[in-house]
Amino acid sequence: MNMGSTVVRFLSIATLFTISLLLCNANLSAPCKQNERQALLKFKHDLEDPFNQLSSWAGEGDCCNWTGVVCNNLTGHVREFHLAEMSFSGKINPSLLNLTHLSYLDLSINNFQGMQIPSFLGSLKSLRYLNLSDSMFVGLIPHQLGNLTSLQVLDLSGDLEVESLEWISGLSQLQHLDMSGANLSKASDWLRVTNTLPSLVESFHMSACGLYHIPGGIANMTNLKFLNLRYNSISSTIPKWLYRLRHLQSLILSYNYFHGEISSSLGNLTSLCKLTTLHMSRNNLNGQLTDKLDHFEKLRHLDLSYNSISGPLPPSFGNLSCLETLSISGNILTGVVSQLHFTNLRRLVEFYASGNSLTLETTPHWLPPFQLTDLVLNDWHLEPSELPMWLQSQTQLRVLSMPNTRISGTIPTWLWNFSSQLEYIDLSENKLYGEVPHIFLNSQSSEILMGSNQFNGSLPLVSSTVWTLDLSNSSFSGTLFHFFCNNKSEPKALSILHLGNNLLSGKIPDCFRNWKNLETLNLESNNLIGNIPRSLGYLLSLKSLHLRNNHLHGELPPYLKKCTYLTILDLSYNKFLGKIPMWIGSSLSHLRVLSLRSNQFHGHIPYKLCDLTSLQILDLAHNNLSGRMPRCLYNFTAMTRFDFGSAFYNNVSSDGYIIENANVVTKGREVKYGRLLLGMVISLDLSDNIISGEIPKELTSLIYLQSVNLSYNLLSGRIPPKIGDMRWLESLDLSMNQLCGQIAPSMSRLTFLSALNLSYNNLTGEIPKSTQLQSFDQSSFIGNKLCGPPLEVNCSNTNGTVPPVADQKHGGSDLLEDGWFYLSLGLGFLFGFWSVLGSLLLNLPWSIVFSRFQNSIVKKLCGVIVEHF
Ligand SMILES: *[C@@H]1O[C@H](CO)[C@@H](O)[C@H](O)[C@H]1NC(C)=O
Ligand SMILES: *[C@@H]1O[C@H](CO)[C@@H](O)[C@H](O)[C@H]1NC(C)=O
Ligand SMILES: *[C@@H]1O[C@H](CO)[C@@H](O)[C@H](O)[C@H]1NC(C)=O
Ligand SMILES: *[C@@H]1O[C@H](CO)[C@@H](O)[C@H](O)[C@H]1NC(C)=O
Ligand SMILES: *[C@@H]1O[C@H](CO)[C@@H](O)[C@H](O)[C@H]1NC(C)=O
Ligand SMILES: *[C@@H]1O[C@H](CO)[C@@H](O)[C@H](O)[C@H]1NC(C)=O
Ligand SMILES: *[C@@H]1O[C@H](CO)[C@@H](O)[C@H](O)[C@H]1NC(C)=O
Ligand SMILES: *[C@@H]1O[C@H](CO)[C@@H](O)[C@H](O)[C@H]1NC(C)=O
Ligand SMILES: *[C@@H]1O[C@H](CO)[C@@H](O)[C@H](O)[C@H]1NC(C)=O
Ligand SMILES: *[C@@H]1O[C@H](CO)[C@@H](O)[C@H](O)[C@H]1NC(C)=O
Ligand SMILES: CC(=O)N[C@H]1CO[C@H](CO)[C@@H](O)[C@@H]1O
Repeated sequence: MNMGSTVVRFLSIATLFTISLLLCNANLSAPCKQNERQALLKFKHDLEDPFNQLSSWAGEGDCCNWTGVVCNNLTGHVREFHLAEMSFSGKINPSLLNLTHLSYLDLSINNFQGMQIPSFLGSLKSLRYLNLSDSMFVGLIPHQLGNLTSLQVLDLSGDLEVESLEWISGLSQLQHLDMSGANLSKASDWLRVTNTLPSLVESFHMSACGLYHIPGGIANMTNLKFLNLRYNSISSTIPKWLYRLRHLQSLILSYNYFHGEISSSLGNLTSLCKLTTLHMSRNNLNGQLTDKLDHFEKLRHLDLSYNSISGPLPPSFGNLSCLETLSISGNILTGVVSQLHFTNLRRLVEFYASGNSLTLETTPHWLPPFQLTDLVLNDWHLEPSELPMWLQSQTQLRVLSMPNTRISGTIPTWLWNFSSQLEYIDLSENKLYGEVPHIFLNSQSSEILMGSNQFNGSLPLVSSTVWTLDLSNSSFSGTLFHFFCNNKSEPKALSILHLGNNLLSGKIPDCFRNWKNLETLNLESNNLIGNIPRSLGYLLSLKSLHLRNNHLHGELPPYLKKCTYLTILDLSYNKFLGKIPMWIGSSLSHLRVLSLRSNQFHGHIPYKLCDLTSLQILDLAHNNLSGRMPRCLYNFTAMTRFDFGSAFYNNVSSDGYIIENANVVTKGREVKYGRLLLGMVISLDLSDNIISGEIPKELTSLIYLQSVNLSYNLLSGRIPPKIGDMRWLESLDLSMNQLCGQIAPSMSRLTFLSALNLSYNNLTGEIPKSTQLQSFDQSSFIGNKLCGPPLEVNCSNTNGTVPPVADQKHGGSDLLEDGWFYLSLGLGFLFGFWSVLGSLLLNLPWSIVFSRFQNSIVKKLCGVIVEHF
């Protein structure tokens, strides 16, 4: 055998070996282990899997091929679990422990509602990645997790409790930690413990953890790139050591109480030369912006909104040439912003700057260097005060918000051309006039808010994708015919339509067949005539119908009963007649506001109306209703307990624009309640009819009524003795009836009462003594046979039948009218309010709540809070 053949033979053997090895590797990727398969099956058995996502987990096939399972292809051991967003609930079986090589476990975004994180997870020694975020786990984080010494990524964001963080010091390999949402307020050791975190950490998220201090241990995380402490209660200046974290790329400190001068804070941050994202919104930073800004060359996202930053916007902003999003809304900036400020902002796409006192001065032929998608300039002063011509160059615009900017002029025809993909345009509260050109947009859905201007001419046609349209409070005239009846065949997306307070005339056209998405239809305060058209019965989604203050007439048509989701029906101030139909009670069971005020209805109040258990505002005043008040009033259960869970949020459009309101007459004045407040007003008005008989004692079970008006009727008998149970009453008018007997002594318990009228009845005896009743004017009692203060008639015969009542601390309140009224409803009520608000905020996707400033649901909710608290 010569050398050559040996070599050849050796080579061919080697080749064969290599080939077979390759084949083995490729094809004989080891099947999964029998005991691991059993473990997987046990794991599956204990899970609830509503969408059968684990259907592949069955049979004798290779379990490495099962959904979400990744094996090591050499050993066949299960290595990774990718089970995010599977809607799982149920239990987690400890059989997982038999997967001894598991290094990656992702169970995020599932639904383990109410379950604690199982402590045995701490025995999965090989884990390097553990993600349980948003899986609805609750309770304590088990300290056993500290045994996961190889763990590099730990994401527990959710709603967890922490008593001690000692265990975290076991995680010596940790690079990424997210405990957002965990309640750390009980973990007294967290400040110390964060000091023990390894310097490996690159990413540290503790938003909404109830922190009062900034964890000093962060100073030693010299590799930190992402720091997120949003939504805590940290009250300090920005600590100096922060400026030493040279690798920091993203710093999010929004929603805290950081204070200090913005200029030195920002100036010193320039040492962070890799910084691309800086969010400091909703803190207490003050002072003026300075020119140091231009050191942030790399900055891409800057959010300084809702602080107390004053002074002008320095021109050096223009040097932040990488800036993509800039938010300075809600400060007290003043002065002029000119096109110079934008010279180098070539990459700017989102600019939010509402709520300052800024003036924008641009020349009509300016060609901006940027292409914006979002431009929010609410409340600015535009110079010249017209819609800027340069907007035409912004062909990517999605959001254009310029309400209350004092702009005048007409809507140019180019508005819809240059930006036909607009999704949101708000030009309301300006001085725009003239005709509005037809609105043809290409975007999937869009909201057009142009109310409170001085437009005239006929209504524009709108493309079928428009979702919200507000053209209220202008001078549009002509009929509604072309608006509703053009292009009949095409289904329309329109869901919220507000055309109230215009000069529209003619009939409401019978063309609603293709408007099936309408949820809010507001045509109030126009000059409309005729009947309610039959095709309104096609609006099966309709939730609120406002037709008040027109010249509509006829009987209420039965086809309205198909609109079973109606919550607000306001037909007041028209000429409707006939009887109040029974079907209102039996079909419109969601009604919360029913106003038939000032029409010509006659006959009895149908007892079927008592089926409306959700009713909060019932106004039948100024009609010709006769007969007795129904005794079944107690069935209006919304007036007997707090039930605002579903307040009036159903009329929220995609971006949260809420056009909803109702009018309530109380204390002799008409008050408009909008948005959230509406859900909290409870009122009954049957005044100015010919209702006779006694006031049913059942009325007093409606203990949350704030306003009751039964005046100008033929009511007789006594005031119900338990009227004092209606302890939230602020306004009570029983005047101009034939009530007799004494004033119920319990009435002196009505401590919130601020308007009372019992005049012109046949009441006798002494006015019960309490500072409350005595504080009213004599006119509240005249026209009776009453005696005692505040009347000047002495009760000669002080029989003592009216026991004096201890003085009350509270005077009457005027809250019902001025929007602060719900403060009068006490802490319990406030709690209810906040839990509604809170759950609303929480139920919105976080991404919507926190990342999109133009999101007006948040804007408006915050507006309500700011306005009213
Ligand atoms: C893996 O699963 C897919 C479908 O889920 C199937 O088509 C394929 O045959 C399976 N392969 C093995 C080796 O079981
Ligand atoms: C295992 O298989 C995957 C593809 O299924 C491949 O990307 C990976 O390189 C393989 N690993 C080994 C060690 O063979
Ligand atoms: C692990 O597997 C073994 C053998 O199949 C079994 O006896 C044991 O019960 C399993 N452990 C768990 C926790 O399921
Ligand atoms: C954890 O899972 C969530 C949702 O699947 C994901 O958004 C997040 O980035 C993951 N966390 C980490 C650190 O990978
Ligand atoms: C886990 O850690 C605890 C201390 O936190 C220790 O007592 C226990 O022995 C550890 N368990 C395992 C299995 O290592
Ligand atoms: C940072 O680490 C050093 C030593 O490693 C230690 O002395 C110091 O206390 C740590 N600083 C903080 C704020 O934890
Ligand atoms: C910024 O640095 C200057 C001097 O370098 C210092 O006086 C000032 O206090 C620092 N500001 C903050 C907020 O740390
Ligand atoms: C009270 O309302 C319910 C539900 O609408 C209805 O079924 C019932 O008949 C009503 N009771 C009275 C006494 O009107
Ligand atoms: C007033 O009450 C007295 C008896 O208390 C009765 O005689 C008289 O008719 C009543 N007047 C009216 C107008 O109802
Ligand atoms: C005083 O009140 C009592 C009980 O209400 C009554 O019986 C009596 O007649 C009254 N006396 C006079 C003088 O009105
Ligand atoms: C996964 C893999 O590489 N499969 C291979 C197994 O071997 C056959 C031929 O024997 C190939 O066709 C497959 O692609």
